[in-house]
Amino acid sequence: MTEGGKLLVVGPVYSGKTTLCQCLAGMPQMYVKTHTVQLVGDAIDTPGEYIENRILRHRLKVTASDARLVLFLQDASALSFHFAPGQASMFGGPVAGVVTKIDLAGEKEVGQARELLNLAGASPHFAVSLLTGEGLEGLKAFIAENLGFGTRLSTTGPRAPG
Ligand SMILES: Nc1nc2c(ncn2[C@@H]2O[C@H](COP(=O)(O)OP(=O)(O)OP(=O)(O)O)[C@@H](O)[C@H]2O)c(=O)[nH]1
Ligand SMILES: [Mg+2]
Repeated sequence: MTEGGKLLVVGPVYSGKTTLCQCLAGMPQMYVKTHTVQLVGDAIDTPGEYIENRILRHRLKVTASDARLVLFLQDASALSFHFAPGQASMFGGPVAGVVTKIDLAGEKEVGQARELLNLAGASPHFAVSLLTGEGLEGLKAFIAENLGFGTRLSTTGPRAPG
């Protein structure tokens, strides 16, 4: 197996999964709705519907057989939460949490998102803005430690196309 596919990115629709994968791969940020499981750089990107819809959730488990680390993403500015308590246990390996869009939320919302990720069994947590780059350094280091990639991640915000 190649390096690609060892990081599985899971989270609700619009939580920032594809954007994170693009950042990790050093690709320009471009909004593209994810309709099916796909490799983006070294990561496996999944559609938000897979965690939001109970009937589709089992597809995450199948996809996870290629993964060594799972990330649960939660948008700090979102009003809804889709991970069940203990959700992380559906994966055999480590699951970490990432609170995204901290540029759009206050400390209270970020804290709540962290608590909910904790309840889902995702640990440790990172709080990031994929817009400004805040918090990405720690997440990048964690991924690099666990999987040996992610070091190309820009910590200064989105890269210009080209
Ligand atoms: N302000 C802000 N916007 C963000 C951040 N992360 C992602 N976005 C924006 O949120 C929107 C959705 O991001 P995606 O990465 O496409 O979301 P996704 O989780 O892949 O969504 P699905 O493919 O529908 O499951 C895009 O317009 C991103 O630019 C962030 O940290 N801050
Ligand atoms: Mg997507």
